[in-house]
Amino acid sequence: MKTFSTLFSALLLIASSFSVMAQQVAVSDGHVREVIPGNTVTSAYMTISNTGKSGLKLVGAKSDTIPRIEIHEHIMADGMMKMRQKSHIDIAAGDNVVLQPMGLHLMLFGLSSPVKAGQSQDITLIFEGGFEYKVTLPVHSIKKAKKHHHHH
Ligand SMILES: [Cu+2]
Repeated sequence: MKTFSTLFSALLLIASSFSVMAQQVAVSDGHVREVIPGNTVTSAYMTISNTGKSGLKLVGAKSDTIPRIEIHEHIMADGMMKMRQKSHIDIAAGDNVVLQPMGLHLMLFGLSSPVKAGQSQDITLIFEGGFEYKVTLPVHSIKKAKKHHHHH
């Protein structure tokens, strides 16, 4: 019986820490780039804000319709722009991180049905400790994404 109540309070603790985390995550300006016909790979961009008082660590992402999602960043190596996988992204308390073209992004692999502009794509962000935060992102055309990039 004692073990049982210990387990129960442990579960309560997890549940309450999750609800705290849910309140400290905010996602804005998100979009997924339209998949080029014949391709199965694309990327997702967004601003993730940590409105809480403790640090957050994004450790991955998943989706029911996407077999594999990786955290990537663009780096300059030997004078060339390259992509590199990252294990996580740290977001300090009160800070935000911008996933954007030519910077940090989520790389979506193995899309079976091409996502087109005007559709939306669900992605679940996974934070350290197992907390998950689901976002629904609009799909933008490639043209629009380029324009957007130049504009800034
Ligand atoms: Cu990438």
